[in-house]
Amino acid sequence: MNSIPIVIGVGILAIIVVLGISGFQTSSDSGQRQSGQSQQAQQQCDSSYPGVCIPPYPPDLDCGEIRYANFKVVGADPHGFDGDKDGIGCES
Ligand SMILES: [Ca+2]
Repeated sequence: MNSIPIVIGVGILAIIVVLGISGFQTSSDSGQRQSGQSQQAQQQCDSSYPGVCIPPYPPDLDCGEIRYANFKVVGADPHGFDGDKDGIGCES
C-alpha cells in the first residue's frame, strides 16, 4: 500500500521534468530570436565606412555625433565625413 504515494510522486516528477524541458526549449528559441535581432542591428552599418560601424544615411550624421575619428572612407561618403576626399574621415 506504500507504493501508491511513490507512483504519485514519480508521476509529479515526470510532469515537472516534461515542463522543465519544454520551458528550456522555449527560452532557447527566444534566445535564438534575440541573437538574430542583434545580428540585424549589427548590419546597420554604412558600407562607405568599412573599419567602423556608422548607421547608413539618412539621417545625416556629423563627426561630433559619432564616436569614431580618423577612419577609412570609401565610396559615396553619404555623411560627408571625408570633406577633403583623402579617404580618411573625421580627421582630428
Ligand atoms: Ca579626410
